[in-house]
Amino acid sequence: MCLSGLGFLVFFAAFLFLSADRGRENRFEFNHVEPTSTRPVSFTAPKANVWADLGVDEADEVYNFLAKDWADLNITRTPRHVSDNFIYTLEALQPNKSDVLPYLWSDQAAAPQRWAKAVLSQRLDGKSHYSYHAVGPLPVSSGKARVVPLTYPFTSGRNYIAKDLPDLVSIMNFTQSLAENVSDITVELLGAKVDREDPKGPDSLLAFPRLTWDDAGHLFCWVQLFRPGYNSGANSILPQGIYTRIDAVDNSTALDEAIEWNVGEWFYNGVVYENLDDFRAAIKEPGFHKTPPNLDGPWTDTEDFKSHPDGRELPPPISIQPLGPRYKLDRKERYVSWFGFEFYFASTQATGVSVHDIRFKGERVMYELSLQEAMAHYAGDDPMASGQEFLDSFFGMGTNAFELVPGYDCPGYADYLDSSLHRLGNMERLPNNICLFEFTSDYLLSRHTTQTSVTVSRNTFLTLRSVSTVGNYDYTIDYIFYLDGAIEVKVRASGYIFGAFYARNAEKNEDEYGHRIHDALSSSLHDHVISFKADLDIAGTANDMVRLAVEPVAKAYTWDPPNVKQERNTMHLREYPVEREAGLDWPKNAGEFYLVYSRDQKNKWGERKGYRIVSGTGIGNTPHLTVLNSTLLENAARWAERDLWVVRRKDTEPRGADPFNYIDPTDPLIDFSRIADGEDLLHHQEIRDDREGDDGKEEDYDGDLVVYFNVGSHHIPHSGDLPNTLMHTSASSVLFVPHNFADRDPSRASVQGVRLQLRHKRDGGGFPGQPGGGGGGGDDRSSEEEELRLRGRGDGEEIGRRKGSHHKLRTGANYFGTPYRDGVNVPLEALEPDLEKDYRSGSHRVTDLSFNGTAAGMWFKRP
Ligand SMILES: *[C@@H]1O[C@H](CO)[C@@H](O)[C@H](O)[C@H]1NC(C)=O
Ligand SMILES: *[C@@H]1O[C@H](CO)[C@@H](O)[C@H](O)[C@H]1NC(C)=O
Ligand SMILES: *[C@@H]1O[C@H](CO)[C@@H](O)[C@H](O)[C@H]1NC(C)=O
Ligand SMILES: *[C@@H]1O[C@H](CO)[C@@H](O)[C@H](O)[C@H]1NC(C)=O
Ligand SMILES: *[C@@H]1O[C@H](CO)[C@@H](O)[C@H](O)[C@H]1NC(C)=O
Ligand SMILES: *[C@@H]1O[C@H](CO)[C@@H](O)[C@H](O)[C@H]1NC(C)=O
Ligand SMILES: *[C@@H]1O[C@H](CO)[C@@H](O)[C@H](O)[C@H]1NC(C)=O
Ligand SMILES: [Cu+2]
Repeated sequence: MCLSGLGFLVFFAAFLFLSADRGRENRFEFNHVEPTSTRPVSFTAPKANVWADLGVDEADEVYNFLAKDWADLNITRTPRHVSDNFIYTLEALQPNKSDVLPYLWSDQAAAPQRWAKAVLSQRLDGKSHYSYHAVGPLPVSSGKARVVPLTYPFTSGRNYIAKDLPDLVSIMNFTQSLAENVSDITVELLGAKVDREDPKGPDSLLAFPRLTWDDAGHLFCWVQLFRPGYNSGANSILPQGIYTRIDAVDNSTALDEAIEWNVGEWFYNGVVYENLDDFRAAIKEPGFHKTPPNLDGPWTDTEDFKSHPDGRELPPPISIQPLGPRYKLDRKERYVSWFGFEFYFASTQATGVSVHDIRFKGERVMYELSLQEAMAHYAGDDPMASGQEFLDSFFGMGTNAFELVPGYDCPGYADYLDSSLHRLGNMERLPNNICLFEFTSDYLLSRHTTQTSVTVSRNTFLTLRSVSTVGNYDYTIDYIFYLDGAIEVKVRASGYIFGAFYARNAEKNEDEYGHRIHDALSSSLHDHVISFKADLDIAGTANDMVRLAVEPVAKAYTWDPPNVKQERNTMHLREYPVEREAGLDWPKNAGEFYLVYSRDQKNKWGERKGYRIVSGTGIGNTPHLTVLNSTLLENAARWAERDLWVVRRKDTEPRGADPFNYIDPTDPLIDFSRIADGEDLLHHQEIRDDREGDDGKEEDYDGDLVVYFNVGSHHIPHSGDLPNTLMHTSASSVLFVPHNFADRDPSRASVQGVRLQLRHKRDGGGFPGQPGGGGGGGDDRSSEEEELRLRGRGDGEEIGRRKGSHHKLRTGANYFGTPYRDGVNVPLEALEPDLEKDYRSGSHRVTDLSFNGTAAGMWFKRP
């Protein structure tokens, strides 16, 4: 027994030694072992990463090429004004799967052509146009490159959206001026005013406009005043309860870069005032009802540096990796190999990190696993919250994936990778914004105790992580790989909620939309629905989706009479194939398994190889949008209306959403309902004749299907969301779990653990465990030296055990995998990385959730 504790003792001793005896001063006494030095230097991906973003030289060449090709557009590389034409973003165009598969699976096929994707921002007839173009094939120097409108990925048949968008500088200037002009009112009601000299001062106000288009396409904004949150940037929980509407003046003769605004109604404490004069007059009336203000204060602080409850004088236990990682990483190709898993990863500006060509033990599992869109849809009893929603890919989940804090966001021992963004004519490097690490859970993967033995297997998994900070919220996005072949997508949110002003007015219906969580703050109900695409290729591309139901049934069994006379009430399995593209919701009582099966590959037992899709660990089931037919979203996010979708895979439908959907919800570039439009999912040979409603679409369906699914939550923030939402309870996940994929649990060959063989007498009886058996002849096998033989296995090869090389069990600790024995030498750096030295970012370009920082507001003041 004591042997079992050894690994832990060494581990623990090292930790104590370091934490107790080594202060920060002598942290460098340990020679920090560069993590890379313990790895095989020669590890390289089998193929080039065809999803990789453009290199700096590639992007430069494309910029120059476009500047020439679009010379007549007077492209400015760094836009300075709303009227400039400029290239908003440049990145790799994801290759067609139909071109990638031959390359991945045959040594003859050439790599797919490499193309770039450029978003052009162009002024035409006074309107901003954002258009997609494909540039290629690359390299430009090959002389074959051309520019073509990129239309095929969009259900709209267009490659552009046209929108009347204001110059952010002038709208901010206008709203500031407007708020200044009412400083008599704001001082009276809020004790604060807009102060251009000190815009973030404690008694300053910010005016934040929310842009919307009415049904006729007419642009208007509701402007709300906020306190700036001078300490932690907490402005989204400091709304001030004064709102005004401004309308873009429809004036075709005006210069388009100077959209004019009309000030419309004002709203305060449940009352709409026709205009400013009415509002001002009402305030002077006796009996005018003032609401309590929403003041900033220590309650918005994110830290408490002063409290010292028992225990806070010690740092907490953390995970260490003294002997290096067990995965192999080709940093250049972004390719990973870990206990049978192999995959590539990449990152895009709109959607962040994606994973490609996931294989497990040599077999295909997924072609692609990637975020598509992150939506937050609010509801409320004021003009701001009632019309508020965000589609965060517009701001950029990758664009806003900032540097991770080593030792905190990810373990100190993680591998950190940079991303680069080609935007606005520049290359911007986001350092250390993707991390990869192994982690051993606090709970085991498996265990079993018998009378004479106990066996335990550690649950070590591999995580690929990034954090996107989009305005008020920080989303931690994980792709997690488990030793048995399971794959999990997990998103956790933290940061400040976007609260609403709580007027404490009995006439208002504020409690319908949240809880009061401070003097004048409502927690503001909202739904987070975050869409992912999983292009499953279970043991090949031809797959079927089925619902395997567990159903109650009444059955008579031949063996039951005479003891049981009636039918038995019992349950059984029933399979329902999903024969058409469809949206599914998680079943009631978890009574159905959503399974994706290989069409033709079976395991040793004749069962189809499959993966189950399941709403995973987190707080509640993963959600879909509560709002039916959202007035705000219209056709921009139809994917959010169901939990899970299964559709045909097509080169023409690489994504379920486009970032510009945010500004054109009525007629978006990608309307998901036109992707999930009911095409049949049957193999062409199986297509039945009763194809009612089939409009003669492709008949040659090859069985390659794609699943879209959501994570997120119905977020009813409560007092505990102040100051920040907590990640352990905001987490939600979807798991892909092998289901008859292999012949047996594949983690046995990879897992690390120990079997303790207890001293025992053979005649112990009971459940004997192994070896010696229970109830046997009574010979004493208690000697520790005596070796005991593991029973021979008939199925030896399948589980990777060569015949004749049986492990010999002995009394005591029998380790499998490799336990810690020595070499545990952990520098302080591994526990507490020197952040003052290692954190590379000087500042973060965090978006304020106005359109500034997006294509729609991407210009700067005239020089
Ligand atoms: C480009 O610049 C030239 C010279 O200033 C001007 O004549 C032309 O109208 C501009 N074209 C566009 C599309 O702005
Ligand atoms: C827009 O963003 C840019 C870059 O972050 C910043 O310099 C500029 O001041 C912002 N403009 C407004 C009106 O907020
Ligand atoms: C802002 O508005 C003021 C008038 O309120 C005007 O004088 C100034 O030029 C404007 N600034 C910008 C950058 O538009
Ligand atoms: C603010 O008041 C000034 C002076 O009366 C006026 O020129 C300006 O247009 C006003 N600004 C707004 C946004 O109403
Ligand atoms: C339209 O714009 C022109 C030119 O800027 C201006 O003279 C005119 O007053 C504007 N008309 C309205 C209704 O705002
Ligand atoms: C959704 O709302 C729009 C606009 O109100 C309406 O035209 C449409 O019929 C609605 N669709 C459904 C399915 O309810
Ligand atoms: C990718 O597929 C689409 C749709 O079939 C096609 O239009 C496009 O040309 C293909 N791209 C390349 C680079 O072959
Ligand atoms: Cu939330």
